[in-house]
Amino acid sequence: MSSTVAAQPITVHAARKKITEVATTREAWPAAEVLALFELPFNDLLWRAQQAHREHFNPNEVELATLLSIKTGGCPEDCGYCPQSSHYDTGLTAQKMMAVDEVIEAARAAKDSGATRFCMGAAWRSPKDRDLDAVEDMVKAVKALGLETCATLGMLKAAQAKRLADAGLDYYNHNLDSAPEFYQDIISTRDYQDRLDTLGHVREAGLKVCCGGIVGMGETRAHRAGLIAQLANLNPYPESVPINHLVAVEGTPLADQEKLDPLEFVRTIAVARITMPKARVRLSAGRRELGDGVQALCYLAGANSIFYGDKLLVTGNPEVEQDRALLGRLGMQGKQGS
Ligand code: SAM
Ligand code: DTB
Ligand code: SF4
Repeated sequence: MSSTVAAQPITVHAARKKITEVATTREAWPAAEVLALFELPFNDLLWRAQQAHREHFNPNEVELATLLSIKTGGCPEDCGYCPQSSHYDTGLTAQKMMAVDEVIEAARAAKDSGATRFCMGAAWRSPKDRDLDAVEDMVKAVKALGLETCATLGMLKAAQAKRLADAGLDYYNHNLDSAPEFYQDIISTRDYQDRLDTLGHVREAGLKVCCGGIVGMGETRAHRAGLIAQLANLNPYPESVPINHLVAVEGTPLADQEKLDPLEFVRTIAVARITMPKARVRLSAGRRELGDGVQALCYLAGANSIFYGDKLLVTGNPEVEQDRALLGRLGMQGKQGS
């Protein structure tokens, strides 16, 4: 009898522990549930996305982030979409890292045009420790202008992420790019786990995570759902989620990729919004090709950030005047700086 009484609390404790374990290991978004969102009728999907969006954001405000390539071309990685890979002849000339002063000048111009975030990108597999000396100076100077800072420099070691955090970097961008099942069709020089490891170091260092992917590379809808599930199941999910549409560049293996139905791109934005309701979902590369109507649908689907300025890293982006005109037609405004 006494043994039964004594055993009971242990059993209850064990059961609680089990429930906690289940609760922490259960994926927030199983891929099948994400795929079910993709399969909703378009209007139902957009309605749900717009509701999620309005719960957390002003639906008429968009964050304006400007990109700058601080080290262009000559990258040793073989990412099949990328004009900066040295594996492909895209006509791009590799350049040295920009001087700190030039970066500050570009950041000042971005701020004057209304950007609130400035993202510095480098065509590296991973930075060398000595490269980070200059990047630290850039981060400090850009931050001093009152801009939010973001960097995308490839894979990071834990100590490198810490250095960037100590320099005052706000966000680190490192994309998962696609679902694990499709990833190896696009890149062979680093694997999915390498990317997850870098994201772990970034989070551990206290940086905010900017992580998304590319659609339109020939993946299936299930792969798109797989990518969004991976992002939404990061714990916590990224603060910033760039959804890029492939910019097909001559000379890359994806140059002749068949075009994705633009409404499928809008669906991807909507599913990202529903599964990561508090994230900044960025309508990223490919806006020039998508045109005004599809971009307007992306805003309706919950996109609330764009790359702003006539260049992405090396390819084109809509002109600032064109973006201002579209936002004006939609009654939207750029997010104000703090
Ligand atoms: N080298 C670093 C890296 O890959 O982590 C940082 C720069 S890299 C250009 C940043 C991201 O840009 C890639 O992960 C990819 O998602 C996106 N990107 C590159 N080329 C693209 C293209 N042609 N179309 C759409 N997105 C692209
Ligand atoms: C992201 O997700 N997209 C940006 C940024 N992060 C670095 C880069 C887009 C690159 C598009 C092709 C190019 O201009 O190189
Ligand atoms: Fe290099 Fe980044 Fe381009 Fe891949 S995406 S080839 S890592 S610059």
